[in-house]
Amino acid sequence: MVNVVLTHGDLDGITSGAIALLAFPRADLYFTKPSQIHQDLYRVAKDQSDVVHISDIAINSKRFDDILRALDKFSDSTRIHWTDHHPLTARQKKKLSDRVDLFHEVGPCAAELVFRKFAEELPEHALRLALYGAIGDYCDDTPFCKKHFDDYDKRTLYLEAGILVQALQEIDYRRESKDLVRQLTMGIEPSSMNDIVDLALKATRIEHEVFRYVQKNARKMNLIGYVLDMPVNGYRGKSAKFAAYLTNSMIGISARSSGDDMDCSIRRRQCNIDLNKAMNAILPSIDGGQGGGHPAAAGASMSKNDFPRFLQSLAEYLDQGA
Ligand SMILES: [Mn+2]
Repeated sequence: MVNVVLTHGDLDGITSGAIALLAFPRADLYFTKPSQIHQDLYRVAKDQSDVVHISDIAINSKRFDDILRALDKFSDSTRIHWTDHHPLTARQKKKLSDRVDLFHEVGPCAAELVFRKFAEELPEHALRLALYGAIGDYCDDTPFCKKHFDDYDKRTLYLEAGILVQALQEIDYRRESKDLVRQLTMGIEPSSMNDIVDLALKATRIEHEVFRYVQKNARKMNLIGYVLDMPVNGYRGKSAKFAAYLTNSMIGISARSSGDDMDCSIRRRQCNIDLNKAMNAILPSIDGGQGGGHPAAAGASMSKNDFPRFLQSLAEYLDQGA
């Protein structure tokens, strides 16, 4: 009968999950992601929990029917909260709302939404967690964040959130992140977690090396700057941004191959191209291609052989829109 919190492994996921744990103490926490949420829901459905809380998980259109089928496996007595900020279609919103208690807004981060949903039951330190999540997801200019930044010293909040953002680059999110979430629920500040501070500084030094690597190795195709198979794991969103800047491009991609597969992190630079829309427009024409995300940050995966075609389609898509 144990309650379950399912969330993403990035900072917004970790903080939204920590806030959900404060709302539902003693719940079990599991990390998940858009490509595997349906499987995790199937597994969790067997536990007959009273409450399941899902946060910061984008809906992968190709998996949506699997997600609905998994939700059907839950008993009627299980209350399912789904709190998220990734774009949803009207159909997805309606179908999800039929079964779950959906709290969805695009703009704020998931941690802000979980905080707002359960604010009355939460300790004071949960508010700082919501603000760290917002900083982590670049969702820090909402009315909620602006109001509360003014209640603390926002420079300190950015330092604490920055420690977390950086340390997460160097953490095995399944094992160590669980401890991190527990510490955050207890109100321990990141600056007081010695191991996390050490990792954050190490990650920051590596990030500067990554920048120099991208400076030397980024390539450009039309409006896209990209870097392939960096000799460092992680730092994908950051290196995608650097690739855009250092090639003076609108879009940056950090691509990593593994076996026959290619995985891409995609960021935009000084433009308003909706990357989630772009992925939804391009990927269906690529066999086995999938991905999506936010307007400003998206991901895509495909077979390695299709990567040149993916670049080409994205370049043409940008040409038409630009
Ligand atoms: Mn998020």
